[in-house]
Amino acid sequence: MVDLAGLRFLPGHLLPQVQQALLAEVLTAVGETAWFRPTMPRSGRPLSVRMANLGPLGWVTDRAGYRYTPAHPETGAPWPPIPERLHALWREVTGWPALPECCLVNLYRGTARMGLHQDRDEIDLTAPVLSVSLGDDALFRIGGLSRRASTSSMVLRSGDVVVLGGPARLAFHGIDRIVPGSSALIPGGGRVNLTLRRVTPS
Ligand code: MD3
Ligand code: FE
Repeated sequence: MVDLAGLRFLPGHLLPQVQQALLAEVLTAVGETAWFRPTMPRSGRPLSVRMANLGPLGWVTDRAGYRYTPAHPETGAPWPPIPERLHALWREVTGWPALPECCLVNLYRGTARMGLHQDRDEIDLTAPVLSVSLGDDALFRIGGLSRRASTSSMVLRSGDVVVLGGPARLAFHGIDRIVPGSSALIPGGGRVNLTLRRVTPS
């Protein structure tokens, strides 16, 4: 059985008007320069998801491996700041005493997906992770603490917020696929997921 203790699912937490404003702020902050092309450690095989980061630390992956860096791996520029609206959302829904250090922006278009994985590159694994879905619906899969544990699926829709704390923080999870055309929010279509994380001890 999937132990979902520590998973808080807040469907439709963000009103359409707020989703619109948040997306505009995030895309403006990311601009043309904060995007990077993630690739698998060692093989260098590209992931199907496009990524950018906001905040003092950004999560990156390339041939050298997974890591947090204060600067863009190709340009060396610092990541743009996390919009205040996201800090407010973090305070509101997590109640955590320190602000997030990383907002990973994942862009899914067409057949982009994310394989089953754990989020465990952070030094502080006690802080919760907050996820915001914008745009097209996504088929989200979550399992247990072992890759072999059984999984369950749920649909993440635009405006849904998920807080992963407690045991769920280390659960295997992934995105099987998006449903292209299910939302008109993202210019050019697709899905944007924002993942807010604390990286260093609070
Ligand atoms: C469950 N992103 O960036 S968000 C990731 O929709 C990531 O882009 C997915 O997994 C996405 O690492 C899923 C929901 C989510 C985020 C973090 C989690 C679920 C989680 C951490 C632990 C368990
Ligand atoms: Fe993840």
